[in-house]
Amino acid sequence: MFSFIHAADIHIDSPMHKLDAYDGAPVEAFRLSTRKSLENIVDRAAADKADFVLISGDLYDGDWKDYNTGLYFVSQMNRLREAGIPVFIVAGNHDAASAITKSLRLPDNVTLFGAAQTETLLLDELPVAIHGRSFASPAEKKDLSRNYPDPVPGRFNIGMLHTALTGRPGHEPYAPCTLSGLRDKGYHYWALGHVHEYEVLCNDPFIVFPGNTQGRHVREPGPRGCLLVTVGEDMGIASEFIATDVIRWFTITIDADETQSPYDVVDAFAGRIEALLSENESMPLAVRVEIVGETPAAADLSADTERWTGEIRAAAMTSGGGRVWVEKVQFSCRLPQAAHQERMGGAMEELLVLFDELADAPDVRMELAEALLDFHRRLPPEVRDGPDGIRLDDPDWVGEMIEQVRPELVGRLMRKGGGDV
Ligand SMILES: [Mn+2]
Repeated sequence: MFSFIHAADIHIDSPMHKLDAYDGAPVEAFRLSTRKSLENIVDRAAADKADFVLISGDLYDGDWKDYNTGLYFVSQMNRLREAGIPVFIVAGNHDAASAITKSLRLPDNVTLFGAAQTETLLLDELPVAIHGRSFASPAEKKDLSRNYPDPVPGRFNIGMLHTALTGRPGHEPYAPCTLSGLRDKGYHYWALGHVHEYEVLCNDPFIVFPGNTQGRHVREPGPRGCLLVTVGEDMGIASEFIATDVIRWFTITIDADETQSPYDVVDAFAGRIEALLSENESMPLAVRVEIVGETPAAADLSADTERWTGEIRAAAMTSGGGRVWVEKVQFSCRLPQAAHQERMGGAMEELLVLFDELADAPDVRMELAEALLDFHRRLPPEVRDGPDGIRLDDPDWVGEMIEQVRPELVGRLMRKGGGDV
């Protein structure tokens, strides 16, 4: 009967946190990636002759640096206008009315829902009612869903809402609401935004986060995209996930248990790269590498992490066909227990026992995080914030750091003739 595209969290011109701090980072590709993901949405809407497009908040990453961000969006909306496709938008926490100081008049096929109250739009040519409301300010604490109106009888009712639902890890708890509250509203489809992971929360009614359209750092791994939704005569819903990203993040964890030498580890990495490339055809990849497990190679790896990071990067070039960039390599592997006993004794063994205890004792990490809390508060915000921020108050983060320090420390202490420690 009709079809539409549901996207959210495009975050146009997101600055891609600290990317230029890393060697060889494809900064330019990342800089343009959120724009390209929008272009992919527009391409797909036009190619599939979608009847309309929904964008459920965080269209922009924040206030525009200059008018180019807005002009770019206008150019893409005009492509949809030429294809006769209307677009409906609600603003989220990143692009709430109070956070955006610049604006441009949008083409007449685009409707941005207001923030003062919930509005309902009835489409002329389709039996569709769209209910929506924008965030007025970034930190929306109210349950906006409560004031959404009853469904319009005889129409396919869509609710557009930027919300954290009852809370999702890593996402601010804005516009909280409950799944049952949404379900009880009697709509057919809830086009949600805010949570960057694709998640179908309910099939009847259909309640879904499409996730963001382009991964921006290693904590947003795998394919990112939007949904193409087809609604039949009986109002039955079929949805298809469409990848819109142009560069994709992954963490590759290498279990070094079966390896003997550092080059075995590098070769294992190369094998993983080849598999990942064939699973993600023609997609450039950004990868973080974690080396875990027990291996006799741990001592050599830890003794010169710079060299082995270079070897991993070289293998990515050789096996990656120019499509793979290694963001960072984490050396978290250990020597096998037997090797410890052979090569070390006394103080060294005590140190390793201490590390093991820390790894197995969440309460110790908790105490450590508590002890560091005061210090953490004194750190400048730019050091604390962001995906790579220092989080001394978070026991899990402290645990991760301890794991990362271990191989480095052991490597230095064990370096042959290493009297320089
Ligand atoms: Mn977002």
